[in-house]
Amino acid sequence: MNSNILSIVRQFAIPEGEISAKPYGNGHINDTYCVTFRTAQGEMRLILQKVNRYVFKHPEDVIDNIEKVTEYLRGVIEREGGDPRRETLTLIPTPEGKHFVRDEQGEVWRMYRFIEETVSYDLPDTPALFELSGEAFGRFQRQMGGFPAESLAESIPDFHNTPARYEQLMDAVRRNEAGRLDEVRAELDFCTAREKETHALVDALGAGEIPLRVTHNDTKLNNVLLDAKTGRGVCVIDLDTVMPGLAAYDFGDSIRFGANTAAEDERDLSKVQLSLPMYEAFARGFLSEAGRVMSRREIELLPMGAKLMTLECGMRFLADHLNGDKYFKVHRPGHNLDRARTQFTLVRHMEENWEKMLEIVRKL
Ligand code: ADP
Ligand code: GN1
Ligand code: MG
Repeated sequence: MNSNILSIVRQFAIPEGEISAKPYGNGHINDTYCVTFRTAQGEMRLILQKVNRYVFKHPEDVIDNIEKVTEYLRGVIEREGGDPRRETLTLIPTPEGKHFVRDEQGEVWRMYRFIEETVSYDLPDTPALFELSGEAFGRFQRQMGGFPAESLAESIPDFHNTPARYEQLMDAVRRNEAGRLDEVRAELDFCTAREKETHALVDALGAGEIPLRVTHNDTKLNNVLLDAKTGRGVCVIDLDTVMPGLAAYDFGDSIRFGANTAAEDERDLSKVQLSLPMYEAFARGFLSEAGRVMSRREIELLPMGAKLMTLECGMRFLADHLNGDKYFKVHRPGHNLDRARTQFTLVRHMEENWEKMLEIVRKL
């Protein structure tokens, strides 16, 4: 095992014992390891993560946000009769009581309790399971309802500001840093044709039609742990981007990932479609929890959230491809371009099914 990792692990307040660690999960951002301790009493697992410093310019602020959010959630979960050690993340402290360790390279590391007997899916599953993940993300939003949003740092400025994301893409085009511009003309035309629409949600917010809430902002399927036996949502994880946002962001990002009939990086675009049964199932689960606190206008704008989060994510993948793959982890040449293409294909399918998407939400 990497001796650096061992020395990092030892700096947290953890039991004595034999330690092993291996890379874990399929996140695109942080470096995640599953750490196992073998002691006389048995085995115990923890999650160790190196926070991505390219993505999070102020990692201490991210840790600070997570401390506040998990502490708040622990109180809510206890009041609702749940188990806070399973239903929200628990940061492991150092002996000095800090919740991170900084190594010699200046990298920030954190450790969480491993939430056992759960699964996280990297691919869309059945509508029934997707409905349960909708319930979990909806519950998260409802439970965060009374949290003082102004106490959170903005971990990534303009994270879901779709017009700002469009401008970042245009900036990447102007710089053409990796010299890849000529191969992406068709994708850029696709975005340019939808520039006006990128404003739909921020305009509704600006006009006071919908409220700012504390949202998760990264609600893809593998950011919720489901009970391994029952499939029920146990814990919403990956709290790095919990910030003020719109209900439509959380709804939309889940649909973008989980109602796609193919993987996010599928190269055969004929496999990429919007599954209306998955869309409906998620909407039902999400609204059963978050719907209790949402206004009519917010609910009406959920389909727009699905479309804009998909378009926005496609623009982010495309910009990263043009910038030379600095932000998202890539595992093959052209990986970000493949991801961008699936997103744009999905947007096209949403446009073709737009009336049905509106109708499903109306009906629920
Ligand atoms: P990233 O920001 O890179 O996506 P995540 O925080 O989502 O990183 O973690 C990556 C993966 O590790 C998750 O998708 C999940 O499978 C697993 N994971 C993270 N935290 C825990 C935890 N506390 N217990 C069990 N599994 C976890
Ligand atoms: C990243 O961290 P992860 O893999 O759960 C990204 C999301 C994107 C997603 C696309 C902090 O999510 O915004 O939607 O990849 N997270 C961050 O798969 O940028
Ligand atoms: Mg994640």
